[in-house]
Amino acid sequence: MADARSIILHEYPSSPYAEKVRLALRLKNLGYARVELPMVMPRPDLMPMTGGYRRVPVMQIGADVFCDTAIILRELETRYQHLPLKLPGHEGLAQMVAGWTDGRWFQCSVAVIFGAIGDGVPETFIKDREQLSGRPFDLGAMKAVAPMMRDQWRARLMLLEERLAGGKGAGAGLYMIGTKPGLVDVHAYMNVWWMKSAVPDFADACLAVAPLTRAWYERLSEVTGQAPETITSAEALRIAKDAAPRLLAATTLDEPQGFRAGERVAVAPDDYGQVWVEGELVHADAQRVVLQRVSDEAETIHVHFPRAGYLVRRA
Ligand SMILES: N[C@@H](CCC(=O)N[C@@H](CS)C(=O)NCC(=O)O)C(=O)O
Repeated sequence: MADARSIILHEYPSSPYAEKVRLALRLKNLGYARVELPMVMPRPDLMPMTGGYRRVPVMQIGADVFCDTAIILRELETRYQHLPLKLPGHEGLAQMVAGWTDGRWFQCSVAVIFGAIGDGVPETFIKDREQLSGRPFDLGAMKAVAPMMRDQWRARLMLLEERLAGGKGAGAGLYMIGTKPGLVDVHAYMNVWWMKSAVPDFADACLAVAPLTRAWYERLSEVTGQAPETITSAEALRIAKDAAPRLLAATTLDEPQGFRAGERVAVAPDDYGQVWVEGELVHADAQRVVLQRVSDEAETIHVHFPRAGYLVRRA
């Protein structure tokens, strides 16, 4: 039974970003509950918890809510130190690699995948993503560039192959850095997993000429972890409402914009889906910003965002 101590992942099965977190949870052998979100808005039980942030996944522990995989992975490493993924050599580098896997490589995946399967995508999905990005979801353009994007996608995959071939010593070539899987592997896995699920023929053709990467991918995908329990979004909201956020000293340290704890600020992603989430600043440091929000539906919530990739302004 999920309760205020449980990790609750709000996600849907085909989400590649959610897969990063699911993989991290499997590698750390952590039990968790999941809420299956619809692939498109509205998500009425989630919004009171996130304050309007709508991207997927979101992690909840009691009345603490974590928006974006960067802060989710950071929190998992901070709270659950057994089976660590922030291994020597992964610190800092993991998020730098994520800038690439989530940026240019992800955009290639989008073009290849929607170029291949786009005709089967429902109109509601297209409309939802147009609203999210503020741009047309142009399937024709994606189809037109898909052949070139296949080249681009394989070029990126082959960088993993180079990395795996570059290791030295016993166990080299098993993982991105050294002999154990860590955060860099979690980020590197995402696009390969998505392509394997959505356009398996193309993924397999690329992996056929990248034997170290294929073995690495298989090794990671064999990790089973614990099967999650599924709860409803209403149950998750009830858990948040009945819980209090974890105690956190109200602090800010050397904020470049001079923010002080207690000020009203707003936070939004810097790429797309720019919904500004407003709240009272509880804590800010170089890698995390935490807002307190109060609503009838969820009562008091602490919403956590990463700093890199998230804009903060006075509300
Ligand atoms: N920077 C975010 C990106 C998350 C993201 O873009 N997720 C996709 C799903 S895989 C999304 O939110 N799509 C729109 C939606 O599901 O509403 C993160 O790392 O969590």
